[in-house]
Amino acid sequence: MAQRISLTRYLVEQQRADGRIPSQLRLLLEVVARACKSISQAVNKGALGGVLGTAHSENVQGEVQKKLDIIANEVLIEANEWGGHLAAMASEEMDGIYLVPNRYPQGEYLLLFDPLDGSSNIDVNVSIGTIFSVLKKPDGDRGVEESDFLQPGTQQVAAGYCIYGPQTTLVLTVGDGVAMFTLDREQGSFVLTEENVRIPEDTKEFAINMSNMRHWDAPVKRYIDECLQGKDGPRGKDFNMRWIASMVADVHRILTRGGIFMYPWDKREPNKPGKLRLMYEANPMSWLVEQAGGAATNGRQRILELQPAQLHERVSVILGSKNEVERVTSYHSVV
Ligand code: AHM
Ligand code: MG
Repeated sequence: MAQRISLTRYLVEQQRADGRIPSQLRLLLEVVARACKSISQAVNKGALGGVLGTAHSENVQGEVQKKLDIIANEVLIEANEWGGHLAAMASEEMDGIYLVPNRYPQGEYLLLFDPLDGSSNIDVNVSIGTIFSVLKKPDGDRGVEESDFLQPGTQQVAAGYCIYGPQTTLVLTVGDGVAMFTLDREQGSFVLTEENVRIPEDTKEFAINMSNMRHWDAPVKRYIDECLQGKDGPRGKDFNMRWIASMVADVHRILTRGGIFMYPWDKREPNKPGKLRLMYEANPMSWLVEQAGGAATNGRQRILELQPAQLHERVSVILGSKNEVERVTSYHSVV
């Protein structure tokens, strides 16, 4: 039987091979993985652990928080604050940045996360996940400020997600392709199950919340309309639709068999660039998708090159199979 490669071994080997992962970053990724294991346990217990339902509070974006949103946020903070690898953290569930308390050593990295993505799926037993992005703290002796986080996605040094579904799978990039690790619950460790993940350049599957169709902009309407016309339309093939409403699960499907995912700007909130958050949803997912040979844009620009102006900035997202993303993007320049 082929030897099993644990996440720990994979990271150590990456560190040895080309120094892509300095030891502080390796420790950070191990701690994030450990936190994901605890979140996975809480998710698995569901009603038995009393973790379902709302917490009767709102986050900075005015969204009602679920109990598991808050639990996952706390697990990630508690796991990461004492190890000496981080300087500060930022989360979808916290208004401002979280500085590592003075009683702990200060590290060189900044961690951003959406502790539990797909909140609307928690109570209905559908896949949800944790998304994370790691940046380097800018050099200098002063303390960390929110502006230190405002780096374009191209500056990420690691990014990934952990999906809590029929299996718990951690998906990671450190800039050398995408690897997937499945949680072996008996052993309590993540085991490498897929390396050099590749997204097919073409697809016949799209993911978008169709109920928002009347609010979309012309280029997105045109793209979906052409897909819906099937093999008799301009695309000459039938398309299938999948929409899980957990970005992690939709992106996981795309990394597994291709497809295109869109959460575009729409007229419901004309002053917001989109629904999804740039720094802890779109950037890590875009880097993973690009590392697997796909593409990610906001319709006009590569997402990874956008300069964030705010921590909780939103963005229009089009990502997945390269040729489809390029097609939708090209439709935006026709208007
Ligand atoms: P969340 O971070 O509050 O869970 O919101 C993000 C989620 C994404 O996972 C998903 O793509 C989208 O919201 C679903 O939105 P919709 O309610 O339009 O289906
Ligand atoms: Mg989210």
